[in-house]
Amino acid sequence: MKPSKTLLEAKIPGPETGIQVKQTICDICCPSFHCGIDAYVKDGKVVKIEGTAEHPLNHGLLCTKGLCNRQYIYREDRIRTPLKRVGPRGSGTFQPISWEEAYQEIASRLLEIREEYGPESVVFFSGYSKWYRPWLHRLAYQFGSPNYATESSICMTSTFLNWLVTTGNIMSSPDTPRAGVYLGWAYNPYHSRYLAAKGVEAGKERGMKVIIVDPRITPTTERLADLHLRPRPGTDGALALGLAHVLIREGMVDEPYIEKYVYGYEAYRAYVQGFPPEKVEQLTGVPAQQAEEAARMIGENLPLAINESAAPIAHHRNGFQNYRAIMALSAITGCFDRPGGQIPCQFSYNYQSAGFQTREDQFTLEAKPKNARPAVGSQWFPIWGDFINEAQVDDLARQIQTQDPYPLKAMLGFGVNFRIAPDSEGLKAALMKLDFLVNTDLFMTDTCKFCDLVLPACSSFERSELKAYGGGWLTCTQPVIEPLYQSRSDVDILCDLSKAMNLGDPLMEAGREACYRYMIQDLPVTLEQLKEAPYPVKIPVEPYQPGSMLEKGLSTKSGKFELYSLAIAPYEERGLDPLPTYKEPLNQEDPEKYPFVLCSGPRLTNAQHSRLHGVPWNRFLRPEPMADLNPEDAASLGIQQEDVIELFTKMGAITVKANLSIKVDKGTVYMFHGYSEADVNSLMSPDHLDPYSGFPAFRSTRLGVRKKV
Ligand SMILES: Nc1nc2c(c(=O)[nH]1)N[C@H]1C(S)=C(S)[C@@H](COP(=O)(O)OP(=O)(O)OC[C@H]3O[C@@H](n4cnc5c(=O)[nH]c(N)nc54)[C@H](O)[C@@H]3O)O[C@H]1N2
Ligand SMILES: Nc1nc2c(c(=O)[nH]1)N[C@H]1C(S)=C(S)[C@@H](COP(=O)(O)OP(=O)(O)OC[C@H]3O[C@@H](n4cnc5c(=O)[nH]c(N)nc54)[C@H](O)[C@@H]3O)O[C@H]1N2
Ligand SMILES: [Mo]
Repeated sequence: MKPSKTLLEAKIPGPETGIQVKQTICDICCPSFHCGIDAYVKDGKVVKIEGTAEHPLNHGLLCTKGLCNRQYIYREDRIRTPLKRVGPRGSGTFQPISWEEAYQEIASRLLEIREEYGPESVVFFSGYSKWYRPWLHRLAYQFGSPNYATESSICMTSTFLNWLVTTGNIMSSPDTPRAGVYLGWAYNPYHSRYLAAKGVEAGKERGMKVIIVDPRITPTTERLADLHLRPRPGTDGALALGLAHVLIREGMVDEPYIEKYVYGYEAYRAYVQGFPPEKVEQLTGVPAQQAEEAARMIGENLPLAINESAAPIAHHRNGFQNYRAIMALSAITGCFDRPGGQIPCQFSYNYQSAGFQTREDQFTLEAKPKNARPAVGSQWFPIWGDFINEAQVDDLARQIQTQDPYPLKAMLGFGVNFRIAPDSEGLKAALMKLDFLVNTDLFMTDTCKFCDLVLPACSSFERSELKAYGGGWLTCTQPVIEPLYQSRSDVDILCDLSKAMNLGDPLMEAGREACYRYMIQDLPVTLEQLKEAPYPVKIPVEPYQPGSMLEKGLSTKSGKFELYSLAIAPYEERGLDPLPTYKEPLNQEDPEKYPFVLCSGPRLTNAQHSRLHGVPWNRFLRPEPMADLNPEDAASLGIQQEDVIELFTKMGAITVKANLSIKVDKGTVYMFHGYSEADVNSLMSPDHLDPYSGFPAFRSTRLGVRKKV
C-alpha cells in the first residue's frame, strides 16, 4: 500500500507508513536521569523521538539535550570501523581494520606489557559514561590491575568519599517530602537535572522553607529560595561552620542525638567558636545578618534536608572539608538518618539507589587482585586510597611522567577525554608517552585522534542495557535500530576482549546476558521478563526505615557520625585534619596579575561536557565559548558584550567571548568546559588539588582577564 504523503510527513506510525514506535532511553546526561524515549523507526532509521509517557521517571518529558538525540546519534563524525594508526602518533591518520584484528592487536600488546612491566602498568580508563563500568572494572581486575580509573574521580566520588569517611556508608539523600527546611547547597537543578526540582517545588507548596547557597543568581534562587546566600566560590566550609556557630549559640542543636550518635562534638564545638558571623562575612562575603537569619530559619523549621552538590562543592582544593562542614549541620541538628533529614542510601546498580540489591559489587570485587601495587594516586591522597577502589585520575599524568612509584605503559580507554582533568594539555602529553593507547568512543574526538587504536561504540539506541532507577525500577533495554556502521556495544567489546586476552573468566566470556543474569540473580524477576517489558519493571522493595542505621551503629570506627574522623586521624602528621577545618581556596600568589576567581563548569542547559558542542541544535543556544562576568568587572576592563577576550592563568591563555550578566557575582568569571577551541581546563594547575581527595580546583583558580586586541 502506498502511504499518503501527509501520513508520512506527520510521521504517523502504522502499517501504511511503515513507522514503528520502539522504546529506548537517552543516555546523554547523568545515569539518574536517563529518560525514556519513544523512537519512531522507519527502514532502520530513527525519524522522530518523543519522551515516553509511560516511563516512571520522565512521564513523557525530554530536555534540551534529550530532544537532540537524533542529531547526536547521527553525528557526522561517528567512528565507522575499528581504526589503526598509520601515521605518527597524533597525526590523526588511521586505516580501517577488522574487529578481529583489533582484538588481537589489543590482546597481544597488553599481554606483552603486562609481562614486562606488571599488570598495574595498564590503566583501564572510563570517561563520563557509566553503563559498561562493571565490565571494565572486572576486566581490569581479571587482568591484575588496580588501575581502573573513571571520570568519577573528579565528580561523584567526592560525595561517596565524604559520606564513607563520616558515616561509613556510601551516600545519603535529602528526605524532601518530610523536610521542614531545605538547604540547597550549590543547587541549581533547572540547569543540571531539571526533574530533580519537582520535589523541592512540591515541598515549597506545602510550606517547606528553602535556603539556596550559590554565588550566582539562578532560576533556582529566583523561583525557590526563601533566602539566598551568595558566598565567594569555595568558601562554603566557612559559611557552614558559621551556621553551626549560630545554631550552637542559640541552643538549636539536638543534644540527646549528639550524645548518642555523634563522635567528636566537643572538639568540633570548640573549633566553630572561631567562626562568628562577622568573621564568616569577611571570609565568604555573606553578610553576618544573613548567616544569622539562615541559621534561625534552619533551627526553627527542622527537620533539615540538605542537597550537597558533588561538583561545585568538591571542585576546590578545600572541597573535601567544605563538604564535611556542610554535612555536620545534619548531625548537630539531629537530622541524619531521621525522617525529613538525610537518609542513608545504598546503590542497587550502576550508581542508582533503587532499594533492591544486585550483585554488581560481587561482580567486580570477586576479581580484585590480591597483591597488586597500589592504585594511581592512593599514596598521595591517602583518604582516597583507603576508601575508593579506583585510581585517582588527577594523579595519572604525574605518575606517567615520573614513573613513581612504578611505570604506567598503556591505556585501554572507553569514552576517555583528556580535557577532563586540570592541566589537560599536561595529561595529553603524558598519555602520548604511553607505549600503547586505545580509546573507544562514538565519535572521532580529539583524544581518539592521538590513539594507536580506536574502537567504534554504539549509542543507547543501538544496544541493550541494564538500567535501574530510584523508586525500585529496573529495565533491560533492547536495540531500536541496528548498530550504525560497524559500531558495537561497549559491553560486548569488553566481553570479547576478555576472551581475546584469555584471562580465564568464564562469566565475561559467556557474554553480556550471562553477566546480566549473574547480577540480577537475587531479584524476583527474570531477564526474559525485563527484556519483554517495554517500560521499566517495578521490583518490590522494603522501604528503608529511617533510624535503622543509627540504631545498628554506623560503619565508622566509632560506630557514630564522625565530626572528628578517626579515619583521618592517622594522617594528621601529613597535614590532614580530622575535624572539618576551613582553609582559603585560592592560593595567594600574584593577586594583582590574577585578580579574578575562575569558576568553571556551572552547567548550561544545552551542553553536556564535551559531547554536545558538535550538535547543531544544542550548539546554537550558545554558538561560541563564552565567559560570564559581572558588568562592573567588565566595565573596569573596558569590555563590552561579545567582545573577544582572553582568560589567562600561569598555565596559559584561552580566547572566548564576553557575556555580561548581573546574575554573576563581582570578582568571579564563569566558563563552561569541554570546548576543543577554548579548553578552560588547560588553564588549571595540576598541583592545585585537594590533599584529601585529589580533586581539582575547577571552581576556584586565580584568573586574569584582558580584552583581546
Ligand atoms: N545541562 C547539563 N546538566 C548536567 C551536566 C552537564 O554537563 N550539562 N553534567 C552533569 C554532571 S556530570 C554533574 S557532576 C552535575 C553537576 O550538577 P550541579 O552540581 O547541579 O551543577 P553546577 O551547575 O555545576 O552547580 C550548581 C550551582 O552551584 C554554583 N556554584 C559554583 N561554584 C560554587 C561554590 O563554590 N559554592 C557554591 N555554594 N555554589 C557554587 C553554580 O553557580 C551553580 O548554579 O550536573 C549534571 N547535569
Ligand atoms: N572545568 C571543569 N571541568 C570539568 C567539570 C567542571 O565542572 N569544570 N566537571 C567534571 C565532571 S563533574 C565530569 S562528570 C566530567 C565529564 O567529562 P567527560 O568524561 O569528558 O564527559 P563527556 O564529554 O560527556 O564524555 C566523554 C566521552 O564519552 C563519549 N561517549 C558517550 N557515550 C558513550 C558510550 O556509550 N560509550 C563510549 N565508549 N563512549 C561514549 C563521548 O562521545 C565523549 O567523547 O567533566 C569534568 N570536567
Ligand atoms: Mo560530573
